[in-house]
Amino acid sequence: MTNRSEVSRRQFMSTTVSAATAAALSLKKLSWSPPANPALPSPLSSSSMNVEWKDQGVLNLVKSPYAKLRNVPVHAVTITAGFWGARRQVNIEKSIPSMEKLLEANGRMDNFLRLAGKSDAPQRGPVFSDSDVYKWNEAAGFALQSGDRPGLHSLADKIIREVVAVQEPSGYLNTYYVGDRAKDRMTPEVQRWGHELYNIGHMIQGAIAYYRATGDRTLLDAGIRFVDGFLLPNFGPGPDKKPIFSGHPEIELALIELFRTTGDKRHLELAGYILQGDDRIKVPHRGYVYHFCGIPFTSRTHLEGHAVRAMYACCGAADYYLETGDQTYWKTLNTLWDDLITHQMYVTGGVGARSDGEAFGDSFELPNFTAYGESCAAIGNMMWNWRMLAATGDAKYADVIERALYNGINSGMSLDGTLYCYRNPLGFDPSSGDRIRNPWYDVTCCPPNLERTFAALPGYFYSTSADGLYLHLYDNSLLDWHLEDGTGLKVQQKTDYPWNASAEITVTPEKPAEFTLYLRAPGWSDHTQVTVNEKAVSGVTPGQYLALRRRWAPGDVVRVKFDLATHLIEADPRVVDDYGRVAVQRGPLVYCLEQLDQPEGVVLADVRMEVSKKSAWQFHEEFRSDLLGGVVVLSCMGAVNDEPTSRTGLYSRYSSEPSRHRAATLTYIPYYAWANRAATPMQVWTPVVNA
Ligand code: FUB
Ligand code: ZN
Repeated sequence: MTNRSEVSRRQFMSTTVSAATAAALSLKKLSWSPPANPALPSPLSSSSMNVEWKDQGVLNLVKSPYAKLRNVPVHAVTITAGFWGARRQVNIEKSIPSMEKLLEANGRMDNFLRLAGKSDAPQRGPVFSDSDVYKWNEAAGFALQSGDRPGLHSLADKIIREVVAVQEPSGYLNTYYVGDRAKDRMTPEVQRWGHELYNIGHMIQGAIAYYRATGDRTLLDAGIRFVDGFLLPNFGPGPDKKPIFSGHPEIELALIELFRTTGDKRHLELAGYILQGDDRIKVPHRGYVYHFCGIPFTSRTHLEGHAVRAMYACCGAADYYLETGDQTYWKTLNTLWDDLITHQMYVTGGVGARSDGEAFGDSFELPNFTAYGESCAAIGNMMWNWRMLAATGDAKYADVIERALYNGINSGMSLDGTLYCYRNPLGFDPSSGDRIRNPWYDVTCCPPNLERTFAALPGYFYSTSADGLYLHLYDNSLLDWHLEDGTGLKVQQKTDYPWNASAEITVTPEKPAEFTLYLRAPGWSDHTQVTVNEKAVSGVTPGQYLALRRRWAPGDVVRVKFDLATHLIEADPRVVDDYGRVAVQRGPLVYCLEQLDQPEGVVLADVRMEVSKKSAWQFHEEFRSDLLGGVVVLSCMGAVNDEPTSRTGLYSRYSSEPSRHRAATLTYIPYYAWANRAATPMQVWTPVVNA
């Protein structure tokens, strides 16, 4: 909780409102008038956007004045067999189809069909149930951006038609606030808890992904109708409009991507207004903390409150910066990012320490067993860093993306693609009775969120810049796109990343061309070696992009050798749960111990690492194709406490005598693959002994 001094909120807002925001708000008052017929959305201004629908990336930053990097479309990158190829295949073949069946079975579609008179089933699920359908739609949209799949296409099409059929003439669309509850629509209390705009934010994101896959505007037009017909005429700044309190940030980033799609500046301005907060809706101070909205985003000094809300708010604010260049936003985003990195992020890239309120904790409060680390929050972290990366081209953001993606996000979906983690703790004891992976949650935000993320993944591999191409993520893949000057360019990656150290990258411009290939040297790789056409390149710095500027000719080959040495990681000593403990990381992957991999009789709670012994650093690496879909297993000589934890009481006399240990081999697996076999204790952080 913050201890902000009790300035009135009006004063507070007037001191923090930025020049660009003020300009945007006054422009809004001058320029806006309601559309004559909200049922007929205005045409998309494709000429002003200058890029065809199918060539727009995860974010369409083509016209964003403060974006240094531009997205490449999902369809431009084909991820072939390899680490992500396998995950994505499971996503397409198992997760997305099984989730659709679960949405049907759990009444999510009946909620729409009932309003169209096609079902008698009562409303089911929480207030944000519509968003489950929309997030699934987004996953389907991204999947279809990688190539048509007639079955998925027609299923998504059917769902979209069932959704839009129940949109009201005003543009309003929600399956919960209907009938007796219609009177509660957009009341301040419902804006706080009712998720009406959260649902629509996801609807718009899903609609855009589907539009970029198929050119079909049906859902997109419904989203525009909601914004242009229902929101803009009734809500916003000024005495003639009612105020907005976002409740669960999400609409902000959706509105800005809508602006990038429609070219309608009102969509951006509305997002700016919502990010600013409107003091006509007052909530207790703890509400501004929890909801992470309602006061100017630019007044925030640290991450707090509900983790997913905070991450999505940061995404919206970063989007706003990319469009406006508002420096007060940029300053706040950097302050919050520093807070994330120095106080709040798990080694897995997960965020959100507390189950209570699904919230950030205090600085350094990063418990392992009770960690919340919601899959959605890790995804929000990746989405935020993607925007920060676009603004700067700074590899520190790509390092966070990779950390979250390979670990705290990847752990969220089982290897067979049908079970999901809501929490992603870093320590687990099944005797607590917690079932960590489940096919369905009544609050089922995470599963379709994971599905949309994996489906969108090709769009995160590369970016273009005015002077070349950025390579962010390594895996077997083919890029078939062009530079910003229009020069056609193919880039093929061949690698066994993250298991093996090398990657071969073949660069094939359509004709010889001078440009810079920015190659990411991951922060975890102390000594990355790079050659171009077999000639060594110097100046590689961990955690930076290596700028390879030359006249590239078709077939030029870049070879990268990463330093895949396994490292022991320690946390800031103020993280009390990790004090005196180490985690294990190899390449981008954080590892963990599962009880069932350890020798018989070795209880995880009694295991120690003998860090002063050289042997503890000598991890034996073995690729086990038969295990967990194929993983590199790490083993090392550890120590097992001979006075088992279970035999000492909760408290005992401290003894300065070194405790007795016996040697035992410890076997580590990648964290993302935990809880895919029998229920068994797991831990990421292992105590050390300096014997
Ligand atoms: O409130 C909607 C979603 O449900 C949130 O993002 C999750 O944290 C879960 O509470
Ligand atoms: Zn979630």
